[in-house]
This record gives sequence, C-alpha cells and structure tokens, in this order.
Amino acid sequence: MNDTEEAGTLEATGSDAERCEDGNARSGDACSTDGSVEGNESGSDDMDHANLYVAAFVGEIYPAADEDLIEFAVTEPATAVVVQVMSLGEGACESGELDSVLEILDRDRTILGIDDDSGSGACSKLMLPALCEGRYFARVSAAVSAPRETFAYRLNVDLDACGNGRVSDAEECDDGNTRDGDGCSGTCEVEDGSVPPY
Ligand SMILES: [Ca+2]
Ligand SMILES: [Ca+2]
Ligand SMILES: [Ca+2]
Ligand SMILES: [Ca+2]
Repeated sequence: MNDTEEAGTLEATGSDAERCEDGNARSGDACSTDGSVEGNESGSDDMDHANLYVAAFVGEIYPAADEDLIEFAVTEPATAVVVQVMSLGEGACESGELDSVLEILDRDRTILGIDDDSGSGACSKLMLPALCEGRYFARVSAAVSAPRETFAYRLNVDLDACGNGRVSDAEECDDGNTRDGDGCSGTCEVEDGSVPPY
C-alpha cells in the first residue's frame, strides 16, 4: 500500500516538513491532500516489512482506508508503553479534522489495546503497563466516522521500564526496583494494603 511513499527523516527533509507545518490553520489537512508528506514511512502494513519507529515519527493515512503499521521493540521486561497520535501542526486533533484510531498489537496479531479519542481532541492515546520483551506494532488508521479519510500525523512511542524510578503515565508506581511485596509490584502496580512509596 505504501510502496510509493518516500522514506526520509525530519532532519533530512526539513524544508518538506516545514512546508507541511506552515499550512497555518490547517496544516495536517494541507499535507495530506497534496500528497507532499515525506515522513518516516518506508515499510508496508505487513508485519514482516513494517515501518520502524523512530522518534518524532511522521506518517500519513493516504489514500483512504490506508492503515499504517509501525514497529517498536521492547528490550526490557515490564516496560510501560505510551503511544500517542498527534497532528503535525496546531489544532487538527482538537478540531476533529484528524480523527485517528490507534491499536497496539503483538507479533501474533493479538490486539493488546485499541483507542479512538483518548488523546487530544479526536486523536488517540494508548497506555499499556508491563509489556514483555519483544516486537510490537502500533497500527494507525482513520476513524470510521472521521470527517477526513486522509491525514498526516505524528506518532510518539514512549517506553519506560518498571524499576527505573520514573513513574510513566502507564505505571501506577515505580519504586526503583522490580521486587514484589514492598508496596509497588514488579510490574509497577500498587500492591494492595500498602501505600505506594511514590
Ligand atoms: Ca500510510
Ligand atoms: Ca479518534
Ligand atoms: Ca518506570
Ligand atoms: Ca517494588
């Protein structure tokens, strides 16, 4: 589906990225209608050839009914993940012009989570605690009722291990260890009958 789309990075295609972003009030819209988005899509919607996630990933749902599959790796046990779809410019999520649906899948195509509007406006945000090590996939598509069937978007994947002392949005607690029985479990969930240390 995406074979004709060009690969690139924001750094390498700065002027193109700016051209998309300077569309003033309707930047996401402008990008997708003229097909000028040169984001980070270099793969397909096939798991064996999926797009690899890079920070500040830019993709495009184009043509209509396009589905983007973006692969990310979890390298530490009990990793919390927060995945978020955002607009390239201002306001597209809030106005509903960018109405995404986001799923997280594992290698077996099991859907671990699905979200429509938990992000800003009509954009999507998913949080999953305690993923095991392995390969995972974010799948982005347009909502069935989306006012625009095509749009450019930014995808952010935040991975955060349990036991690193930082409480991710997807963790209930993180006491700096992965031991159970001390109020915060090895998967960073608050344990019953105790007060979380953070
Ligand atoms: Ca695409
Ligand atoms: Ca949505
Ligand atoms: Ca953590
Ligand atoms: Ca603990």
